[in-house]
Amino acid sequence: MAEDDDRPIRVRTLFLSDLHLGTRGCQAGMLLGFLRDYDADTIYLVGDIVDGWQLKSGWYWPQAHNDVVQKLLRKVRKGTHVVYLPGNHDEFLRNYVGTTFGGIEIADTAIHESADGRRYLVIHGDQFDMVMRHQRWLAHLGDGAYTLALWLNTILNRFRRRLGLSYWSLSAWAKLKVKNAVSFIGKFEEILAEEAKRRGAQGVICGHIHHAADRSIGDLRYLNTGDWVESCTGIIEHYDGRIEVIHYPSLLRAKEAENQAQAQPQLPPGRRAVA
Ligand SMILES: [Mn+2]
Repeated sequence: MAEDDDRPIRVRTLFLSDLHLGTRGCQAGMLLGFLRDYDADTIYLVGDIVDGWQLKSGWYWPQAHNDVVQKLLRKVRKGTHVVYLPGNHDEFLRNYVGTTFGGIEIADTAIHESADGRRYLVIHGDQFDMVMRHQRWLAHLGDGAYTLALWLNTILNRFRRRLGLSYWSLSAWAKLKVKNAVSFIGKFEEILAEEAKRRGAQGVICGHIHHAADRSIGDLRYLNTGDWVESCTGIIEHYDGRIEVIHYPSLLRAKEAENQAQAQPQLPPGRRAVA
């Protein structure tokens, strides 16, 4: 059945992170397409939306990046509830946690309750860089040290920012050491899942490491929104509470293949149109 292509698909919730607006890496064109294709009751912007670190070292703000912001604001005007959880690249917004900006709510973390009654911790994830680095020590030192590490992580990077240094990113550091990347990602996933458990949630939805995922860790569900620099991924929640990772480029390819198949309907049975 042919769908009306102009009408956006309405979902209950949309989770997006790591757009990195203000950098050359941001795939704003793809992102605009995605925002045109999807509408939601609630949108969580899960950090690193605007890249403040990059903008400081040279202004890069093409029209397409403006269009993304306009598109989001238009959704707010049309009734979408937008919650912005700052990450390390837009941590200047952390000074505004608890306030509302043009209808956009700024929060540090959120607990999202899905339509099927599950609770998900929504958080960017950089808050745990320090914990990850010193995980073994912290395990010995207990809960107080853990809280201290979270606090130190924030303070350290605030100072680095004042000094005009770049954010010390554990994920960037790990990516340099490619061999460690796999175990790094595994560790990040575990720590975030643990945090969700600590907060009495059944799952976590985060970003930060630019690596989309949907997997079970024990009885917890770990979801990562990925990014709009390399992978162009996001997470949607349907009205029945089903949550899934969308890889937008694959979706576009599938759509195109479908259109081509519809354009040549007289294929003999058993044969498929191959694009
Ligand atoms: Mn980040």
